[in-house]
Amino acid sequence: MFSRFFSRAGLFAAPFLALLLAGCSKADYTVRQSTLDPKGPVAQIQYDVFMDTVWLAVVLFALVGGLMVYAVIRFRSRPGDDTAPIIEEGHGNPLVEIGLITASIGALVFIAVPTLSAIWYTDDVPAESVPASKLSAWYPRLEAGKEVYAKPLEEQVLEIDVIGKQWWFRFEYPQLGLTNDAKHSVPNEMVIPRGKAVRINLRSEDVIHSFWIPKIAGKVDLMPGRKNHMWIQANEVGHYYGQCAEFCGDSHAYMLFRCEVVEPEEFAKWVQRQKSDAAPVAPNTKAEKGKELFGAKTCAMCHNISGHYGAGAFAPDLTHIASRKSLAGAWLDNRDPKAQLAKEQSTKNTEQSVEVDRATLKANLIKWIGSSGVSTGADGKPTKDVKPGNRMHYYKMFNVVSLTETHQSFTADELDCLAEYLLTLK
Ligand code: HEC
Ligand SMILES: [Cu+2]
Repeated sequence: MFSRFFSRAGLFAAPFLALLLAGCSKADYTVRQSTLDPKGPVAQIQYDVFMDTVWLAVVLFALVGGLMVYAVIRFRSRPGDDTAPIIEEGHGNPLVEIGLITASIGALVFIAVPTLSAIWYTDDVPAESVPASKLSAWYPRLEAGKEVYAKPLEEQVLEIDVIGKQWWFRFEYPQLGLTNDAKHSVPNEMVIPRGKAVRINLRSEDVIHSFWIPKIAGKVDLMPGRKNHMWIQANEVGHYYGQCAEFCGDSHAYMLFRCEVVEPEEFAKWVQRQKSDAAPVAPNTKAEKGKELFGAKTCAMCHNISGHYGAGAFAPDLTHIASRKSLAGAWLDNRDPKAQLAKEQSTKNTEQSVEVDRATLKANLIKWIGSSGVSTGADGKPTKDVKPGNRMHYYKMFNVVSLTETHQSFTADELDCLAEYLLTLK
């Protein structure tokens, strides 16, 4: 009777279970943020600890469940039970008691050893990874404004300061002169060299955020007034998806970032590009009008564009905006969605990426700049916020409770010119 019930339930449950497990498939192109597909040593050790726990839980489940099923079947009621003598209850069995206590301790130790060693391992760059980094092979160190190729740096690992803001991430490379103070910081897209250990310093300029790249490492909080750190390493070139993993306000869910893993030579070139200023815009073009609007519409108060405007320090640095594959806390994707999907499907890999698509980027720029809950579109209806409560359309001074709308209205032509200007910033 029981077994028939279970076999029927199993028959019904099997397809659902299969569907559920299919979600864990590593090859599925929709699994962009999967901790089950580790691509670096930190993610790997976290995955291993997880699997240790899973296997122990499976063994315990089978043991306890098996004993229960055995007891249910073996001691089920039978005809004539009521007349049989009642079995005398046993009391106390030292062997069973000591055995169970020892087994429980054993299970805890089995979990504790890999867990603790993983916690220590993920805390900071392990000594054996340091010499492999050879920082100065790619770039000089900056000292008092001068580039110095000095030896000590060779022994250092690359450090990235990650600064959390509502609702985007700013990345700074202090050893390389890529900082907000130096007017060259990198918003939304972190670039790291393949196969190198990177020390990550986590800071917040407002509330708590959390740094997480599921396939590479995670997650450690960015706390206001507190210095946290961790380390990461990626062993395969590619485009990885990161995410803020600590609720931080309205647009927390839209607070993504990307991690671009490139070959070390590529990385050196990227650093040089990031340090360059924006090229002059061609005269009498839409871009030139857009550049003027960027000043007139107060964009320059918040945004820095090195070589053109230098006042802004609060918002993402736009000096190289057109070279980034994503926009606005990496929420808007600047690649052609169809081409990207085709690439992911054909390679069965979400780390493969197409390049920035000009038309998509332009549409995203117009959508982002022109959108806000307080402006109205051509149809007279309020436009939809791309990111609710974002600090561009709703500015908030520190220590001031209410948000102030900083929305301005734009004509279609103004938006077009602004976008054309930003598109020149490669
Ligand atoms: C009050 C400060 C402020 C002003 C003024 C401002 N912005 Fe922003 N801007 C921000 C903030 C903050 C973000 C990041 C928002 C987010 O992702 O949550 C941002 C994001 C952007 C981005 C996306 C950046 C990236 O790296 O993805 C663009 C492009 C942009 N702004 C363009 C403009 C233009 C053009 C203007 C002028 C019309 C302007 N901004 C005015 C604060 C400002
Ligand atoms: Cu968040």
